[in-house]
Amino acid sequence: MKKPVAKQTHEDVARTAKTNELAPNREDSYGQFLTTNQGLRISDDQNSLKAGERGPTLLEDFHFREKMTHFDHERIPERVVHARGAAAHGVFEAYGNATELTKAGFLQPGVTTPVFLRFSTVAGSKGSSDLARDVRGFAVKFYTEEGVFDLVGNNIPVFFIQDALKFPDFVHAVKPEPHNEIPQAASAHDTFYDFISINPETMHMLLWVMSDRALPRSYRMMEGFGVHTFRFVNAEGKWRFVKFHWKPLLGTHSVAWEEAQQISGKDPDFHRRDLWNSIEMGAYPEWELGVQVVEEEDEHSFDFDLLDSTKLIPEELVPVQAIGKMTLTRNPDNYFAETEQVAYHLGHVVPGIDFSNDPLLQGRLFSYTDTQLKRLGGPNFHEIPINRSIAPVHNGQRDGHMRQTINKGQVSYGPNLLNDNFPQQAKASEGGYSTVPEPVAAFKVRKRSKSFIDFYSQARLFWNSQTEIEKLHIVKALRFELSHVQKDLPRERTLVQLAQVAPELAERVAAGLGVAVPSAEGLQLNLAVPADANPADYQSAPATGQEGSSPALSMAPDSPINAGKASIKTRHVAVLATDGADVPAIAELVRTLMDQGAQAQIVATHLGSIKGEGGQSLLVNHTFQSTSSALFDAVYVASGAASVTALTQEPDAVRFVHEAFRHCKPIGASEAGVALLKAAAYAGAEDILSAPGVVVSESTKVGSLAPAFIEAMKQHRFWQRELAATRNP
Ligand code: HDD
Repeated sequence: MKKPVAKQTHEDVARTAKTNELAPNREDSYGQFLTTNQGLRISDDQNSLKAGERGPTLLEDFHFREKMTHFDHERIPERVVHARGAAAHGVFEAYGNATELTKAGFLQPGVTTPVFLRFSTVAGSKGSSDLARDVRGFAVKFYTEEGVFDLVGNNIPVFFIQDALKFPDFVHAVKPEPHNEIPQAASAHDTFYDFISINPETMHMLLWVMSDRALPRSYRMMEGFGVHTFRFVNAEGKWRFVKFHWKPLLGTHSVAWEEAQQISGKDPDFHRRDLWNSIEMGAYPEWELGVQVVEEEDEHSFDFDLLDSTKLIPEELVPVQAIGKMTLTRNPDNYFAETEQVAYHLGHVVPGIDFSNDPLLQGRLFSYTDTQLKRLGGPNFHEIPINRSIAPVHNGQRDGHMRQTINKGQVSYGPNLLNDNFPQQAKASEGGYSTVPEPVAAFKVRKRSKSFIDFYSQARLFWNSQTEIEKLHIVKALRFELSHVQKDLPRERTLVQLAQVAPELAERVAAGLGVAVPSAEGLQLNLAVPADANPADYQSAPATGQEGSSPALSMAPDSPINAGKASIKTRHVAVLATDGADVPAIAELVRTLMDQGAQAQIVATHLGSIKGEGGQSLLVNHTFQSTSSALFDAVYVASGAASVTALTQEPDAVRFVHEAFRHCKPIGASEAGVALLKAAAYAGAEDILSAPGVVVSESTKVGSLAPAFIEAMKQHRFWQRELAATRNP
């Protein structure tokens, strides 16, 4: 086994370990002649070969045929789920405190490992919007010295179903309906709720997807989870159960559902653009990798089953220990070659990491390789540059479509005498992988463990753990979704299922739908029951309400996942100004914000530059037609009487402020700028100047306002405004 490499900087690692390995595959046309794929220089790429200037094209035109054939074959099937994604290269640095837990080389002290992380939405097609209400994929490929390790997770710690056999049904239910391919990238439709309403194991994850977790502010501000219980194995062979967590250093934040819908129209690439720009600007996204560790002997000490992926371990029961940090440092060179062709697989593990018997995990171990064979066209997808291990690869596997490796010699089998038995098997001491030996004495059965038949308790735990505003958002989301369900049966049954989680939740959703919650009496709540089974064995008791709460499940600013992370780093501020604005004051504010890592953009009535009241000019970034407040984190109205007067007469500027207020964003205004806030204070926003998160100053001096505005920005949002304005909670 190779020794861990010496401590290096991010750039060194990204350059040496994987980026350099990719180097021979990079192509740069700058300064080069145009050629065919055979390297023949092309003299005319404007006209096909014809029988006469106005005659038919000739079959002889090898250049035309090569170019057209390649084009005709450019597309590959999109991923059956997680089709839309964005990715980046980075580096993982082990803190070195996990040695007792695992022998995995990449988690040993001082080791840094290149990674490639692909984020995704699940239900939508490749061309759908980033801001769909959906789970986000969080798949990390570690190019370790012991081989590739893939941690293929999501931004939600539980899953919809308990057994992988049901995955195709679940995906068919959530994807656009097969008869009319409607709706795109949305769960708000009949087949999804038909599935939900008869499969109550989905209830816990349903609540997560209806929460703001499904509307991340950016990929950089999401948690990631390995979901399943895995095992860590140390050098002595001792193993423990682990759950993986990624904790973003910028905290976990979301946008409002109305904003998400606007962003989907204004900038469907909002998340991938944010990721790309942040990396280009050197604001590298960072997460800590943490683990929850459960000793083998404690396997049965919880009131849920560790093998059930619809359950999480509350962090208050088993704290998350940070064991390393990941930093994304480089954008891909080519979307298709890297982001599209990257192939993750749960079965890509390294010594020191092993699986559990979670039936969802076990099924995934089959599905990922199988899907790559279809998607990437054959068994050699591991040779595609982005998928290549940086550890040497030697085995007897040969041939297949598009084989790249030129395997030398006459031997492609083992054991052998003709090649001195190489490649040889490796002992554990040489880095050879061995599975944790586990006694199994059981009947071969198709059966759900009784310990899995609790569908509502943790959904209730999640509900209990949410703040008032988070609960309101879940209620509103479910009202939105169920309003789009056309048939009564799935809608009514979903309400019954919600009532098993929390009667209050079901009643609030039902009130918005204008119906009463139907009675559960006589209903078989779980219809997903084997033909010969006793249905009673598959029925779960409702939540009792005594499930307690887990503060780490809330995204509130003071929740354990956000506490201590308040910052305005990488936040976007719209500065509203036009001709006549106080340009020096704007420049001072912009500098102050930038000093703290935020960015400001000037939004004006016209592009080009604006003339300040003192004659200075200021470059404009956007107009009210080209952008929207939904694309910003905070809004500042600059002083300058003429500028503010012009803005108050511009309906789009008034709307800009009004929407920022509705979406509970920090808003600042100094001196004359206050007039625009007043103009925006219609319909429910009459108290705009005294509302939380609105920072105004009589003075033109930015210094007197900036600290309060920055403090407000650190809060991210002032959701209490929405609570106060809600008439039908
Ligand atoms: Fe999956 C892709 C995450 C359950 C089958 N899955 C895929 C991706 C992520 C996840 C992040 C995208 C990877 C990429 O960016 O290329 N999947 C999960 C999580 C699950 C989960 C966290 C539950 C804990 N998945 C799951 C099950 C099955 C699959 C139960 C099937 C038995 N998933 C697939 C797949 C995909 C996939 C069909 C589609 C594209 C791909 O694999 O490469 O095989």
